[in-house]
Amino acid sequence: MKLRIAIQKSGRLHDDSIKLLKECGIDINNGVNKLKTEASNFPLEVFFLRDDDIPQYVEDGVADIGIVGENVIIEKGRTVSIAEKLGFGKCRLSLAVPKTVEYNGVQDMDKLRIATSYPVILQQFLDEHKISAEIHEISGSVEIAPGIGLADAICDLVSSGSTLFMNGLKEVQVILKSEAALISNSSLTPEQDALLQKLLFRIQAVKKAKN
Ligand code: PRT
Ligand code: ZN
Repeated sequence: MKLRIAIQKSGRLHDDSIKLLKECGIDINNGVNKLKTEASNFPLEVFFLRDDDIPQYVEDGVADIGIVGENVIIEKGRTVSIAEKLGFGKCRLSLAVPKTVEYNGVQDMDKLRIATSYPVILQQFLDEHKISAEIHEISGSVEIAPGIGLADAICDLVSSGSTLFMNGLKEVQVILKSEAALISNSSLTPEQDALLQKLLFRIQAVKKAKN
């Protein structure tokens, strides 16, 4: 029996996910051009996937565990357990407006058009604050939307802030703070859970050594 882990095939979380497994003493060949690979010294099978698909694969039990951003877990609304936050892939999902626009609080978003790739989290935030805005879902390059007249504001991931700056935008409201997390299927068998606990023990030791 092997534990099956889903990690990002390529992108911002790929290298750190591989690095974490290596630091846990798990040898895998880096499979950027492969769909899956196996560890040579731990009962672990590694699937390489788009990050957006990872919560569903784990919920469905196609993979037992996965590494993905909390932002994606929440947006996709899948029922999975968060076993451990991993301390990398840190970012925030924020509202931003053109830098010349005055902003005095969330109420200023009322009736605006907001472009985002995170319609679920944004809608929830707007509902909580009793604000009605028009959400324009776009899948990439959200930060150009105000400049081309598609939206008045955006809701996007920010880390250094330089993308916003380069597009003449300013961050005005953090909606969610996020980092990469290890998620697991909520009904693992006792055997799978024992392997997960073994992996978690190593991950926690790696984290401790870094502090
Ligand atoms: O191909 P696949 O679907 O797997 O990847 P993807 O393109 O959807 O995701 P990817 O690789 O860009 O990001 C994966 C995860 O990294 C995200 O879901 C977040 O959890 C995390 N993360 C951390 C970030 C950032 N920081 C980040 N800065 N994801 C995206 N960004 C983007 C942001 O959207 C914006 O375009 O970077 C730009 C802003 O960065 P700064 O530094 O200029 O502020
Ligand atoms: Zn993605």
